[in-house]
Amino acid sequence: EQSSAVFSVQHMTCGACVATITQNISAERGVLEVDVSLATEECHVVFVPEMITPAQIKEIIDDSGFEAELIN
Ligand code: 9UX
Repeated sequence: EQSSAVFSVQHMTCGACVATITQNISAERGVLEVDVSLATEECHVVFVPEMITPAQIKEIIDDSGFEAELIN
């Protein structure tokens, strides 16, 4: 079983920001896919809901130095 979540992400300004967020989320157990877009300022994540929650994913983005909001 899998779920997906979309976050808006503020303060990304270069490709290294995208790489940092992608790596930090991808490192978590239960994360299946991560797609971070600088152009749309969004982060799409596919995950196993028994293993990780959208709130935890938001914290990872915030702790990486950005500001995420769950939008979908
Ligand atoms: Mo680029 Mo992002 O120099 O935090 S890594 S702005």
